[in-house]
Amino acid sequence: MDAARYGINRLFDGKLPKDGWRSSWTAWYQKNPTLTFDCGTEKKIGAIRIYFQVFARADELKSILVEVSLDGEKYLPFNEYGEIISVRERGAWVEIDLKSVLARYFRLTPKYQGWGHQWGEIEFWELIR
Ligand SMILES: [Ca+2]
Repeated sequence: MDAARYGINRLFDGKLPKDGWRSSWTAWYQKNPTLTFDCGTEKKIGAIRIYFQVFARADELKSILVEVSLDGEKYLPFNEYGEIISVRERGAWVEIDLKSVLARYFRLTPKYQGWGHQWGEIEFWELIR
């Protein structure tokens, strides 16, 4: 099972996957993907919520590096989030506080320890003025 078979389009189709192995998760085995999202226009994003599932260990999702960009070419490192603990083989979500950063492009690079990554959905929460 890899991301080529379960495309990353599933990460923002609005459908949350079911708990459990091989249901509807997008997975990367022994690999750290870099995912770039284009919001279409500049937005003030308050938070990103990532639905994920760990397989081999509770702290498998070791960290997530977030970079932001206005033009899609020059990225600035925004923050790296760690200490994400979950329950094995159960769907969970982690919320990343983006402190209403203004950007159009968001680049996420998660790091694993153990098996790899299984992600189900990514939500961008815009701050409404
Ligand atoms: Ca989905």
